[in-house]
Amino acid sequence: MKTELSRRGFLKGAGAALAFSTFAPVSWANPVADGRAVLTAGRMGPMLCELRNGKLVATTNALKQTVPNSLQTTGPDQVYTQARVKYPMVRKGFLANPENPEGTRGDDEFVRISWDEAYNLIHRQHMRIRKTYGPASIFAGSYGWRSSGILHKAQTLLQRYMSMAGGYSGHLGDYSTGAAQVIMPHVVGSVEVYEQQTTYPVVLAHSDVVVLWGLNPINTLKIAWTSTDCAGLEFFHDLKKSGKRVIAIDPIRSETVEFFGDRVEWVAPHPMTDVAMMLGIAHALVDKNLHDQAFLARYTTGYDRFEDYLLGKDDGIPKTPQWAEKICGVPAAQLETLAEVFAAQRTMLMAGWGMQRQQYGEQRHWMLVTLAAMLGQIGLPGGGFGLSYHYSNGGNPTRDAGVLPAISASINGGSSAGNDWAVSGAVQSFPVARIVEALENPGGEYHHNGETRTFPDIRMIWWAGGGNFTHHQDTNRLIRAWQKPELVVISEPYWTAAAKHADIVLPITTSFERNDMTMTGDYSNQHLVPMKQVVPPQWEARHDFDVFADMAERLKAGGHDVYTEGKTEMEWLYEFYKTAQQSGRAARVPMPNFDTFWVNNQLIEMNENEKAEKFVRYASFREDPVLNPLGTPSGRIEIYSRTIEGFGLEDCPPHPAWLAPTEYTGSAKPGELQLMTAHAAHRLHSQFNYSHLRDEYAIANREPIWINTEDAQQRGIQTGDQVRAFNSRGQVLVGAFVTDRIKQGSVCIHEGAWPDLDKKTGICKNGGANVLTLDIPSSRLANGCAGNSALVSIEKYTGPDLPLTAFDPPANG
Ligand SMILES: Nc1nc2c(c(=O)[nH]1)N[C@H]1C(S)=C(S)[C@@H](COP(=O)(O)OP(=O)(O)OC[C@H]3O[C@@H](n4cnc5c(=O)[nH]c(N)nc54)[C@H](O)[C@@H]3O)O[C@H]1N2
Ligand SMILES: Nc1nc2c(c(=O)[nH]1)N[C@H]1C(S)=C(S)[C@@H](COP(=O)(O)OP(=O)(O)OC[C@H]3O[C@@H](n4cnc5c(=O)[nH]c(N)nc54)[C@H](O)[C@@H]3O)O[C@H]1N2
Ligand SMILES: [Mo]
Repeated sequence: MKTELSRRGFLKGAGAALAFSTFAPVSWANPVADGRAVLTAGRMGPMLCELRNGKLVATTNALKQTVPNSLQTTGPDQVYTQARVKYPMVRKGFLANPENPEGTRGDDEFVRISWDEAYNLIHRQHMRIRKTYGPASIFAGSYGWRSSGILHKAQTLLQRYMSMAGGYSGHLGDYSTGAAQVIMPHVVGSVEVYEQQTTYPVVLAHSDVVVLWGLNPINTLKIAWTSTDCAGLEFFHDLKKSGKRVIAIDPIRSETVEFFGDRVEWVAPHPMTDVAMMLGIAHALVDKNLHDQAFLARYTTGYDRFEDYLLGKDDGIPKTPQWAEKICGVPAAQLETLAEVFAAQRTMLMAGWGMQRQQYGEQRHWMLVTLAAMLGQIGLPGGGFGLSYHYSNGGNPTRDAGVLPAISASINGGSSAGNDWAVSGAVQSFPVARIVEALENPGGEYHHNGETRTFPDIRMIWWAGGGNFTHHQDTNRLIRAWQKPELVVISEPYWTAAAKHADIVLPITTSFERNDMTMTGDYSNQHLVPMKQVVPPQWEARHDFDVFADMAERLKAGGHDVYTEGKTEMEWLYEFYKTAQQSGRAARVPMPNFDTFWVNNQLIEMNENEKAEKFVRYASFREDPVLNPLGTPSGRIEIYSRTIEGFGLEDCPPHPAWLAPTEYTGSAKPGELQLMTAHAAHRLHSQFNYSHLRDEYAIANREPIWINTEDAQQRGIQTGDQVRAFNSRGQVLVGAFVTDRIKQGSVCIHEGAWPDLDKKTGICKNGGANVLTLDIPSSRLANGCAGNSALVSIEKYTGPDLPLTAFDPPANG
């Protein structure tokens, strides 16, 4: 499928073509003049930027698309929101006594300082802390969805500087798939969640039934890690038109379920109970003799041990559909029907990740793979399972492409040769979602994927490119732990809650204020897109790249040029492009010279590859499991894992199993509801919470809470009411959205609203979901984020009016 540029993009682009024959770095970097739409890109895809009187006034999609993507309209908000950090700022109590700071983080005034003062202040304390406690005391594993780009990569740039300084503590894994990415290698020999899927065209051609198991692609495909190629949303549009049977299994009637309308069957289990539901289906398969025994014998190991558990030979509890119904709330008869439907037709089980971002999250995808193995369709076109159809266009076929490299965290290239920098990367790392545990328990031992490890003693934190105050669980516990380090620096374009809880805040440019490039499609490499600077840096904002280069100069004279390898922003891009051109030549993609490319300001579309379009995951394994074994110890799909057996973990047994979570519907006390924290339609996590899109979802000027009609009636709550949601960990103020679109017994507050804690009452005025969630690991196998685990109570809010201050900069800010 060839991408069509939207009409506007095509006309503007064609008119803008200029000849530029000489190497002219100065002209490259000039902001584009008024009156011409500038092509740039973000996570939400290639975008055209309209300027008026030097101001960015609109951003729109640059690729033709059928399903609208609201996030593409946020450009002007991103640049001009009142929430921008304008100047370097320091906390008063810190400035007064940097070695032994006064006051409390998050509870102090900020003072404006110059960039030089900020650099010097950070440098002196960084050196003192590093000398006293060693490199492991410096946490630079700063996690998060910084903006797109191959040069302006906040975390990498931070780590590059910290490497020059002598090393740091880093992180393992991510919040997204913490559980799945650790369990899957034990089961199928690869992380699975970040891999090319059986392609969208193959699914359209061969699947009869598509199951969206906890999958909300109409939201989640609005973005990709690089930049979306927009193919995923087009696929779901085509799937809807195809007339295939689509079954959505989700406690929420999500945007995707609504999108499919009467083309979809919606099945709503209680959250966190999918393993029980799948066991019920698996039991029905065995009962009806519908499981594919030949497949299980040839391609899997340990099925017999699992079947003993399934049939209750181990524990006396057969996992029948009737047993499952009591746990998951889906009628037994429906589970039996699902078993029959899945077995009778070519079925693709597409699974999302929300259901593994939970306590015992490892079990979900392990059980899903087991179910798919019992159906025997793994490796057939359009059959089996897929764990990345909803993310970064995982089913868009890989193109023959000129692929861009990116800046690296270590200094290489010419300039590091022959210098005496003691470059060192992460000296140790811990699972990313265990940060609060690490702060609380320095030196403490913990288990991770078969190893005993120890937490570092963190004394300094520098966070660049992540929203840890929104992304981490149990915000009040985080705030307490956050008092422990001696220095917290935040590099941010915005006054997020994290910035408000820092000692030093550095104003950073948005991607609209700098030059960069990106590929689209994490798997497809469909386009190479220029990310041209659209407006000058706002206020005193600087690029992360320049900040860390300046800091490197303070490490030692000449450090700046070692950091930059002597290259300017545009020179880096020029070299990256040249590398892409080399692979482009091998792939026979015509790519103009850099200066032409840059001045033309048009994307380059890569070549389609017929073979890649027909890619079927596990086809070669299916063809010959001996010649093409999986990367597991047995070379097969491990339904029972001896490796995991050897770890002896109570919270991750050696075959997929139902483990009752600590906080879920089944353990709720009267009145308690289960909290879900799905990803929002109109945000990327916390990003754009301040934007005009907030008007589309805010209720009573608060983050909405989805409440089932029955649950709301019992509590006298109506749509539009302010509601207090609370548990022992905290309380939030939210706006009621009363609906039948959520399973009774559950509520949903989408993750990502900026914490905005009222000093007097402790209520989060902006409905930050993580104020309520449990900060526990998925299990000691993977230590993944379990943010989708919590019970809450709700009541109509009748207290005093609490004005929202989430997006206000601090006084003087
Ligand atoms: N309860 C619950 N919690 C969750 C989840 C959940 O489902 N439920 N989901 C989890 C998941 S999957 C994830 S990935 C995380 C997401 O967590 P994050 O990725 O940390 O969330 P973002 O809001 O995208 O944070 C990115 C931050 O980087 C800043 N930024 C953008 N560009 C730049 C730049 O160029 N330089 C610098 N210095 N800063 C920049 C933005 O302003 C923003 O504050 O949240 C996790 N938390
Ligand atoms: N617009 C937008 N797109 C995004 C993001 C964003 O913040 N905004 N974040 C990006 C990132 S970093 C990631 S990791 C991905 C996240 O992708 P996912 O993790 O897949 O997204 P979620 O919204 O957490 O969950 C998807 C669906 O699972 C359902 N669900 C939750 N718990 C359960 C359960 O126990 N059982 C079942 N059956 N269903 C359940 C939710 O209701 C939701 O509809 O999305 C990416 N795309
Ligand atoms: Mo994520």
